[in-house]
Amino acid sequence: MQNTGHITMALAVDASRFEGVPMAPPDPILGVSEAFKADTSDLKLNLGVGAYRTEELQPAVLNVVKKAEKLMLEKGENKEYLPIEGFAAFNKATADLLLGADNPVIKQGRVATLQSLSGTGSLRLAAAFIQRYFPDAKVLISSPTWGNHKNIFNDARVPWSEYRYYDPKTVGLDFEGMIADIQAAPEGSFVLLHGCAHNPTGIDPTPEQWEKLADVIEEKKHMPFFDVAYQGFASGSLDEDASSVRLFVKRGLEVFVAQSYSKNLGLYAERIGAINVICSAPEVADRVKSQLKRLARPMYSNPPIHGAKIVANVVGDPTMFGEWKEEMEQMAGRIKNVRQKLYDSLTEKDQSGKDWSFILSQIGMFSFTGLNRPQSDNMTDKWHIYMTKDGRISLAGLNLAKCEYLADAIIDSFHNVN
Ligand code: KET
Repeated sequence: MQNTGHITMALAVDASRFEGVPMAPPDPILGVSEAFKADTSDLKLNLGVGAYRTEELQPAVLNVVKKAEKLMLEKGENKEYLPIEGFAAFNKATADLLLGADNPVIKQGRVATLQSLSGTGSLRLAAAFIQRYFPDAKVLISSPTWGNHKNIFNDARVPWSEYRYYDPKTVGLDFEGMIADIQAAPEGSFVLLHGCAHNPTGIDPTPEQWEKLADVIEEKKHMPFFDVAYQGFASGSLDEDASSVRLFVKRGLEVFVAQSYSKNLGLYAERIGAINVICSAPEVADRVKSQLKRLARPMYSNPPIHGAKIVANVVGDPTMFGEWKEEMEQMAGRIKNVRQKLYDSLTEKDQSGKDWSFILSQIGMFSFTGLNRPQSDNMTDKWHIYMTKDGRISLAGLNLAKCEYLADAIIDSFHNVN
């Protein structure tokens, strides 16, 4: 065995350098869409991802978006790089929309706004900022929450823990538990809050409860960190859905807010959103913004322009702004209709006396059905209804024609599977 050269060569050909790379599990939300595509049944229904569909269950581009795009095309746009911080007119429009254009913090120059890669990218940028400048702080997230929150903080190496949020017994908010956990956390923690239409539960604090939360957060010197992915989708009103954020800002607190235009303008694939940091003084905002830019530059350099121009055009033009609000109300209205029909169908068909009214009190795109994992598996395996395994269904992917079928599937899964 003198000459091993040949064997080494053969090994190099047969064995991959990636032997140690295992197969990753499918994503709990986006993986559901992949499984849905692979199903050949006519009965199949995708209630996994939170993406709006028409009554014909087709994805749709908002008319106001088409109009803005037409104008952009007519004007003739170039494809130059944007600055690291993004498109200036977008950054102004997005902060105005979030805080109200006449908010003193805007007038005083106390808001650091960076256009980023939709909600996810904005959250990830903020997480990188926390890791760099608050290495000892942890983030408190609700139990349950949008699954990607944990991935985002894990990848950014930011420690997190959960606060109580959902109470399965009341199918409502565990407000006492929430307050107690936020109170018990180390001073100066970041508290991640869903601005409106909590995902996945569809349960939000009341205005009085928001005030109490702000009291505790202020008292403990915590940093509120809002994820606003559904502005306009909870109540149908952009201002009302931003009231939680505005309440904290009004108290003079420093606040982080990640924004997304995936849902409310239907710009999912454009990856348009922003990270806003409301600071105590303009020179603080300048410093914070400079560091956010410094984090963004080596990650993705600068953000894409197309979605930013759409948002700036729509928000900046009173006629288009009005049309957007109308279309958003229509989307929110369609979801409310299927919510009602699903509740009616469940109540009519289920003879067990179970109270399904929680479906009507939940808000936003989703319904948190309370189905456990085996029951959710049954929904998919037997009924071809695709949903996340935490029991969440996206009502934005449901139409009136499918409500009775969905009710049958839920009743079967709930009563016949443990
Ligand atoms: N925050 C929340 C609470 C949220 O539900 C989503 C998306 C995002 C942020 C990010 O969206 P972006 O497109 O990056 O702006 N949620 C849906 C889609 C997904 O999981 O990516 C969902 O829950 O189905």
